[in-house]
Amino acid sequence: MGYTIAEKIIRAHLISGEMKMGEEIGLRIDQTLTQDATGTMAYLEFEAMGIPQVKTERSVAYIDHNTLQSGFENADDHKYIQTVAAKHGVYFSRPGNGICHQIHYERFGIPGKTLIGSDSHTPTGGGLGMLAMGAGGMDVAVAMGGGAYHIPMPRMIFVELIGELRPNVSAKDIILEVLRMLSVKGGVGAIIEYGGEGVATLSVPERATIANMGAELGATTSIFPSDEVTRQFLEAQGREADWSPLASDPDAKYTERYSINLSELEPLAACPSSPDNVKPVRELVGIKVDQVAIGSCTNSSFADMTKTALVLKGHKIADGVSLGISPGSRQVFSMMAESGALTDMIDAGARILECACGPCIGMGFSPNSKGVSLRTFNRNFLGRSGTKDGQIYLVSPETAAASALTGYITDPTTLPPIEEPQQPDRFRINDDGIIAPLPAADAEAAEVLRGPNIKPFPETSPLDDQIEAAVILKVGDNITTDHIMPAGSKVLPYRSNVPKISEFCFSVVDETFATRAKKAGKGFIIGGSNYGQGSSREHAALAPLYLGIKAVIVKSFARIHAANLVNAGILPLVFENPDDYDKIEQGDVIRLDNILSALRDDRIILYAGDKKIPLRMELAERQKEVLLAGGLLDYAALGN
Ligand code: MIC
Ligand code: SF4
Repeated sequence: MGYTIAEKIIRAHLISGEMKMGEEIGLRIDQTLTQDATGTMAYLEFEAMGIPQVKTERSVAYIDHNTLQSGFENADDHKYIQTVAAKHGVYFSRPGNGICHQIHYERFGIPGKTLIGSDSHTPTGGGLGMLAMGAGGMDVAVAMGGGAYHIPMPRMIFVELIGELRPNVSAKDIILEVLRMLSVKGGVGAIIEYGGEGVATLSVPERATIANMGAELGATTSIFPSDEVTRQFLEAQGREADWSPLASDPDAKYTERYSINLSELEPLAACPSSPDNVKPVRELVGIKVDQVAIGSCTNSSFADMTKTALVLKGHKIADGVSLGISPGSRQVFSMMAESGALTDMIDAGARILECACGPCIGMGFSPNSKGVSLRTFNRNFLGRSGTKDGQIYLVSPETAAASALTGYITDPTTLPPIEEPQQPDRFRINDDGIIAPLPAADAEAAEVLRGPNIKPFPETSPLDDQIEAAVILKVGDNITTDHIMPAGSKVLPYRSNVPKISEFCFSVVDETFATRAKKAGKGFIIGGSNYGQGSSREHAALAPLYLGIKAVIVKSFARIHAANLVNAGILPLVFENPDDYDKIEQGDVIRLDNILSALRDDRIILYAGDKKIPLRMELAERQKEVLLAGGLLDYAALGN
């Protein structure tokens, strides 16, 4: 029987379980990455495990999200991460060095290896042929300690790319087309594999753009073959030895197949406020633009920056537009300086922002009230930009730059064609921004610095057999982790301080939630389908845990969030009959009985007044043990 690319990597890393769709498998993890917004928790959890040195082939801690350092909080977190990384065998990428996913595929990613990262866009590494997945911090801590990473065996989706992109049409338009076809739920439980003759026409950074935004499809990950293009990329990064070829077998089996003709593709935009609300740019032409932001882990490669500069060269941005550009890494930034792209941007009127996530996560550069902001990013969820009524469109660098010049949404294919940038023979390699860990012999005596912002993990308790409490909040479909635990410059500094960050839980939906939940002492949340889509942030589970939420009952969950709830010891429950969602209201007092025995049957009855509502527990056996123990840390403390 033939295998897909992902199946080949899974087979080579399988520690437990069988490769049967939907069944839990445990994978050996070769590499991990963390970023600072989720990293503090991940390292606190790693420390709690008492393992002196990481057991992975490579673990890297990046600082890229909270780089504003507008008070002591971020700076404290960074010192903690730097010292804890040095002590335990983790490489440290300093603030300003760039965005984790961009640097990781430039300097560390290896085709055929497994990578998990405490960030949902870790699948960016799929552009290099890695099996790269986003995970909660606790799962990353366990993997650093040598433990397996568990996922339900995904189904395999094949997307065939035919033909070649026309000038001024971009890799971003390919993934927007996939989002248009599949929606933000279409990839749930799946790995998306790209193939076909069109793949060879795409560079590694272009593939990375596509794999990156597979996260918005809800996919476990996305993956490209490792071919001659991959080899040349690694060679140009001085890492040819890391290359090996990787392709699917001709008789590999996929559960779904799609095909995209690149030659027919046109510029697309994801309209407010969902990445799958995709329309052709041509239909949006003429909408007045207030702000344009180019960068993020989706579109901040040297090629993206070069294309941006080519559109801007010799022109001025419109008076009504503010244009911000954040290069993805110091490598990209220095090459922009060398090639003259930077001068073209500055001359056109761009503001050059730091090499970091920046506006993507609401760390500055928020649009004006009701302002239209065109961004080359991957998420346009409500409020994420920092301006609740901001109108965020996700577009390619070509569309973004063209619109910055005219001041209106502009279809870049109506402009003169820009020349596709060629990959340089050699990228500028300077790894000074990456600090190696201490030699193991010196590590034991090394001190870990913990500022006052670093607070311990919230208290957990073993699973109760009966829970009776009120529904503290009822929400609809597609609730994102940005709804549950918003980010932005006011909130991100508290990522290592769960009691404080909990005050902001669900604040974009209902400002009274946190106070009401805390007062009630315990409670439930009711949600619709695809609950918890978006980020891997485990704070979206830790804050509800701290606020006393015992179970979340929904029509369906997004994968990483469901896993994070289990890891935090919160019961994730699913309506057996989705219409029952309508039978429960916010404020109702509801009850779960005999939970411990119900765990065995994977079913439980919810009592709401005189109504009996059947619920499913979609849990692997290991997850049941985790819940019984009160969460993953307690489970690990039992010697698992
Ligand atoms: C995001 O894009 O939402 C983030 C910020 O990178 C998150 C991680 C986080 O919340 O820290 C993600 O995608 O996982
Ligand atoms: Fe950073 Fe944005 Fe990428 Fe998340 S999506 S890692 S915030 S650049």
